[in-house]
Formats: sequence, C-alpha cells, structure tokens
Amino acid sequence: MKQTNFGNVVALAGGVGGAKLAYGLYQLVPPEKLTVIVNTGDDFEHLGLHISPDLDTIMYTLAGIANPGTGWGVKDESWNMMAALARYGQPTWFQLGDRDLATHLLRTKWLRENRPYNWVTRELSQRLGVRCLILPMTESLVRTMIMTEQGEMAFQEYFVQKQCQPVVKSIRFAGAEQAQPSREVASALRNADVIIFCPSNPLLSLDPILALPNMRRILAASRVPKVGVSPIVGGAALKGPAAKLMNELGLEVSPIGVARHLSDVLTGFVLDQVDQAHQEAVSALGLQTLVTGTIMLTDEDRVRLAREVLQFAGM
Ligand code: FO1
Repeated sequence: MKQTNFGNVVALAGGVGGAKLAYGLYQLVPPEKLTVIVNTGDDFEHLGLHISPDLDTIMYTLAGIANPGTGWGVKDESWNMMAALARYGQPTWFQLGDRDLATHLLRTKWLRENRPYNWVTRELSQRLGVRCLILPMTESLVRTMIMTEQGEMAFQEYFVQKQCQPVVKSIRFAGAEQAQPSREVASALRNADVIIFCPSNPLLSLDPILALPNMRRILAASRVPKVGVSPIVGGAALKGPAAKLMNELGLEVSPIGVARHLSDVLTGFVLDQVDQAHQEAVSALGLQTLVTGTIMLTDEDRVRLAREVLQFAGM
C-alpha cells in the first residue's frame, strides 16, 4: 500500500490515542518519509529505571507488539518480575511486564552511558523492526507535574497510582523552560510537508511538546498543512482522563475546546461525525474542517483515518 507521492509526514503524538493514528500513518507512508515526535513529559524514574511510557507506546504500537487491551506495554506479557518484586514488599502500582522490562533496562543502561536520548530511541525502535523515525521531543529532562487538591504530584502518580481521581488545579512541565526541541525535531518540522497532531490528550500529551521554547514559533512559521484530530468525541475522551481534565481546567469538553486550545498552531481540524454540529464553530476559528469517523477500533479504522487525514492535508 506504499505510495511514492508522499512528502515528509511529521506526526506529534503522546499516549494510546496518538499511537493508533501513528500506526495508520505508518501503514501508508514510506518509512523514510514518516517521523513521529513523541511526548516525554510522562517519563519517570521507577525502581532505578528510566521509564518512557509514551515513547514505548508508540514504539510497541508501530512494531505491532503493543498490548491491544491496554495500549501500553507488550502483548502476551508475563509478570514474574512483578511477583518477585512483590515478595520483597516493593511497589507494584506501576505494572512492569517481563518483556517490557528489557526495554527499561536497556534504555537505562544506554542513558547511563550518556548516549543521546534520540540515539537510544532509534536503537530500541530499529531493533524492534520499526523503520520510521521516532523522536523524543527533547534531549532534556521535562516532567509533567499535576497540581491537585491533594497537592502537586508527578504524572504517573496522578495517572496510575491515583487513577486520575484527584481534582486537577493546574499542570506544569518542569524543566521545559530550560529545554529546547531537539535538533532532530526542529529539522523534521522544518522539512515537513504536512504536520499531524494525533488524537492525544491535548493537555497531557501535546502541551508538553508545545511548551518547549520555540516549538510554537517553529510550528507557526511552518507554511505546510497542520492538521489536528480531536481526541474528544461526543463530549467524552475515548481513552484516559482528557474529558475530566479539560472540565477541571475550564476548557469546553468538545472538539471546539480542543480546536481552540491548538488553533494557533493548526490550519485544519478533524472531528467525528457525532460532533458535526461543532463544524461551523471550528471553521470560525479559521480552520479547515473535516468531519469523518475518527473512532479507531480496528487496524483498518486506523489506516482509513490516516488516509483521510493525509488527503485532507492535500497529500
Ligand atoms: N498505565 C496504567 O494505568 N497502569 C500501569 O500499571 C501502567 C504501566 C505501564 C508500564 C510501562 C509503560 O510504558 C506504560 C504504563 N502505563 C500504565 C501507561 C502509562 O501510565 C502512560 O503514561 C499512559 O499511557 C499515558 O501516556
């Protein structure tokens, strides 16, 4: 299904929702023409290991080995290490499968050897057979911190340990001010013929990327089609806490809430048929709009939506 008339496609993605569209793009676009820029604000140190959840979700999904039920971790997983850890009374709230553990061990080893983050990511993904480029958004340490009614907590503590229950007051990306988009990221964006914002949580997965100094400037300066896909369908998030978060932070929980949040870096926006009523309001933001089926339940859905988004972007 590879076509040769593709330009350089750059996708910005975070967790599970973003990975699905990235997978669809990966089936259509020649791998040397596809770059996926991934949020690293979810990264954290756990049990002495550097864990990069969104990079791993994208890598496993494109490699075809992601756990289909959860979207994170590896399919056909075993949990012997966790059981052994539990015997030592160690924390088990963050589930690390035996196969998944190899990724964390190798990433941690290479980072401790001062290998660049984008080198580590390329080595891991290429060895899993992924042929397109997966790029961490920055080489620097950026951590999403969630200020809640119970005080500030690290992202994984909020998202996994507390199951997104605490009411969120604000979100900050610690370290973003001192960071920069990596050279590889800036170059990919400058050479892009289309930029796609995958249907990831705008507040947790796309905002950390957009918070990097110069990132919004690079995107605003780009004259190519920049298309966002709404992760909110019919007033609810398909996966994760996006709707609850948007509500708590005062954003309208609808495609228009997402489109407004991203409008300064977009030229087009894709919303689901059930949200047809919002199309006019999104157009009023100065965005081209595409209304289609955006719910991706099967691999075919992922490829269809990716094809429609690329066609919508004139690719
Ligand atoms: N999410 C959970 O809800 N529970 C877990 O136990 C869990 C473990 C886990 C292990 C490795 C990994 O790469 C991701 C993991 N996630 C887990 C998902 C993680 O919280 C991500 O940050 C989310 O996918 C949001 O991006």
